[in-house]
Amino acid sequence: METTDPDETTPDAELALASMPAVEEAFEEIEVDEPHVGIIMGSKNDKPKLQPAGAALEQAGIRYEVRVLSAHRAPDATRDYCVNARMRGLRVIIAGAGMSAALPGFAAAHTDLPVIGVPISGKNLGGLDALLSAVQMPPGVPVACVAVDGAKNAGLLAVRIINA
Ligand code: RP5
Repeated sequence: METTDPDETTPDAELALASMPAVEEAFEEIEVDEPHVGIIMGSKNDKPKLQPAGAALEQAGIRYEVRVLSAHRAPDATRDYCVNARMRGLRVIIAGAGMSAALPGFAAAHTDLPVIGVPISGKNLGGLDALLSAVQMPPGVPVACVAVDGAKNAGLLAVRIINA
């Protein structure tokens, strides 16, 4: 059986190899620009309140992604996101939610990455509801909780964690 030395590829062969769909697909799967921080929030309506976290990360040159995920409304998808976060290259999760803000604690229960909780103020109770929900975690499931609507500090804390 005729064999070829793999090191002896002609320029034509190299070109053919480089344009093979399978090779292209393999390269597409390598995420060179993978985000290091995931900003998740319970509702699309929380986006304006979480925006300062993204701004702080952007200023520090840290890549991030934004997802609307809810511990109450989409528990399965939220669980999957948190369970796979480390494998996907994330290093910190910032979780913002209002009202009965289970999201930060729910995230911390499903990943060993640092989770920063951002309680979001709503129409009632001025965010005290979300603050208590995010901050009153049972021992063993840590959440670093910033102030109500404190997304800027959440972003800055994520920068410090990544640069520590
Ligand atoms: C929470 O409930 C969300 O984080 C949001 O702050 C609050 C209200 O959600 P929407 O009714 O505005 O979608 O889960």
